[in-house]
Amino acid sequence: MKKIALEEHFVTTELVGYGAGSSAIAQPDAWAEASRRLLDFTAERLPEMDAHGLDMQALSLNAPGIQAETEAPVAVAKAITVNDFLAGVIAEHPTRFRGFAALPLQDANAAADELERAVTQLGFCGGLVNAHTNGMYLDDPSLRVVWERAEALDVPLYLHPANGVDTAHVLSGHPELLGPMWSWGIDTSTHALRLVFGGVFDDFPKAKLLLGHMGEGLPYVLWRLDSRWGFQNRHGVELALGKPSAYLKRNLYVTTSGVDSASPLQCALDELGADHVLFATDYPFETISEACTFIDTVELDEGLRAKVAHENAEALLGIH
Ligand code: GRE
Ligand code: ZN
Repeated sequence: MKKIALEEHFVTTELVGYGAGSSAIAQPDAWAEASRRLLDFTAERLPEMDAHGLDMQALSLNAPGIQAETEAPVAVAKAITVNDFLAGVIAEHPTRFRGFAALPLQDANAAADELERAVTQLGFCGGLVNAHTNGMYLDDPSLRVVWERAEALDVPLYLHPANGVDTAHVLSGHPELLGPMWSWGIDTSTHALRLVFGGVFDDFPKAKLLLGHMGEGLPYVLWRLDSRWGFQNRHGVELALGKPSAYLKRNLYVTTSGVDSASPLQCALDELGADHVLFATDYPFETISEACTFIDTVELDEGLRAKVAHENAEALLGIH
């Protein structure tokens, strides 16, 4: 089965330092191996892709990426540099790689312009944001210009986890819960709900949000969100569509990154619909081998398998 994967990370030698905090949440050997693979495109990555029938990776800068930069002008300059670098990698392997743009949200107008440049001039598929930008989330009113541009360009914004702004008290004394195993998913699903309840999708009904990790748990809780929204003190918040699930079914697309398990896949397909679930591996943090074997062999209607493995990516990202 043809396969296009959407959450496929890389890093550059210049930006590797931004990921330094990740070694605190990873086992040293695992982090060292991931770091080596993040820098590589051709020595290990392409042969792995070939060995397991992965036709294409849509590449994104590893977390926290440009989001970790504190100086806005530096963030803008580094985003342009890394997006140009990625465009060069794609140009060398145009049938194997696509890209999501790194966005310097520290300067909202510059980020919107960089998204537009990346899409219209570099041929990128959209933007990818690693969690918060110096504590600012994507529902921040100043960032509406970025959503407006994404909607106008008809490209998705991929929201990927990274270390949080702070550590919730419930996690205190349990650093083993920080990171991709648990806290990142909670942070990211909450971030996505900020977009729903913060009115981003009322303002931009055609905006497309991508989440990895099978939707960070959200497909599992749609019914409860709707039910309890009927009970909740709404604190003046109104949803034009009435129910939270209406936004998640309309504006949310999820990838299978880092979740090679049949039941969550079925849940995502059932709750969000067959057009809203797309394949990803989360390389190099998961193996291309396991992710490809999963999507090739999981019990699934063959039409659905084709949608998840490549057709939905072709439609959403305009890959022909
Ligand atoms: C991920 O993207 O899922 C990831 C990282 C860094 C460390 C582990 C991990 O970005 O799973
Ligand atoms: Zn990832």
